[in-house]
Amino acid sequence: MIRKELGDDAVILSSRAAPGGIEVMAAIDIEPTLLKSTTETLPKTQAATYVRPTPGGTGEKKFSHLLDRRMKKKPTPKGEVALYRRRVIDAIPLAPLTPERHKPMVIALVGPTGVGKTTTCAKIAAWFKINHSLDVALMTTDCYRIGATEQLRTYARIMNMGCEVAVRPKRISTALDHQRKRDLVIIDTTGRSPYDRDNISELAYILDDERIMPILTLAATAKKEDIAATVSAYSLLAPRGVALTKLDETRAYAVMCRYLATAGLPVTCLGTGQRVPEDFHPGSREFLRDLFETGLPPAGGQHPEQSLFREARI
Ligand SMILES: Nc1nc2c(ncn2[C@@H]2O[C@H](COP(=O)(O)OP(=O)(O)OP(=O)(O)O)[C@@H](O)[C@H]2O)c(=O)[nH]1
Ligand SMILES: [Mg+2]
Repeated sequence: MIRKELGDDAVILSSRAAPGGIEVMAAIDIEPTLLKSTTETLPKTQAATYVRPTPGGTGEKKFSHLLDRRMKKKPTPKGEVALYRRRVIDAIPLAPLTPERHKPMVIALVGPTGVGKTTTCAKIAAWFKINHSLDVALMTTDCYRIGATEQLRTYARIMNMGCEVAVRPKRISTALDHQRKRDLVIIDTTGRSPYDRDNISELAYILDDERIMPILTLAATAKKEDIAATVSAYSLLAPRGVALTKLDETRAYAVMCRYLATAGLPVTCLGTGQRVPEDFHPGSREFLRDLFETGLPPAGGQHPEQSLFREARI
């Protein structure tokens, strides 16, 4: 079965008893020759989607100067920081996800390792299933890390939704054909370092299906240089927007905020914690203003285990 699914190169990583049978985890390597031809055949336009940040466009220099003065505890003109902060927030492009019934939407969360892709996939799935009663399916291309498929499958099991594993592009296209009646298909992918161009080319090759809308996942805790490198490296996949995670793990919002305001990448959704789906928020100006101006409301001692999810109310 593994050979039939993944081809002769498949390697079995583990197997264990599971309800109703045996669960086998297998993986394949993608041949370097395929990667080479992918990079060559990708349309050139895909690699040049981003507008580079244009310092000064949103009063950035002045804002930096004001923040700098504040940090050094020097006096700043009254209200000016708030004014510039508001200006930057208002310049952030937004594109909340709007899947609809009987209008299939396929998104794939891509990005560096550990930024919260799998968690965000589960949050988005739960959000649209609970709040919009949509027919949602999960899919993953991540067989790289041990336990990766199991992580998403556990969420899928709790939410009572399908979760397919597909690694090769042909297999992904076939799986999407099978899921064409779903309102929303969410694809989880392997985390890839922005400094590893080969792996990102491989990802572009795997996700090369016009139905798939890549969403770049960025952690708000990342450093300025790494955010820029990530956005630049992942432009190969032509992402349609950003999922911004870990907003609860920083109070230094200005860097990310200013970058988003000038990078031309719309914010689709935000993550403010580990709870699924409570810590999910669709991209909205009001939420960003509240977050950046008044800070995150305390989670009230809420633990991931106390979330909706764990109570299995779904
Ligand atoms: N504080 C906080 N933690 C988060 C958020 N989103 C995800 N996490 C946590 O970050 C860790 C990594 O999350 P994953 O969803 O596994 O990240 P990933 O991008 O799928 O990781 P890889 O698949 O290994 O690349 C987990 O402990 C999550 O609970 C968030 O918005 N805030
Ligand atoms: Mg993951």
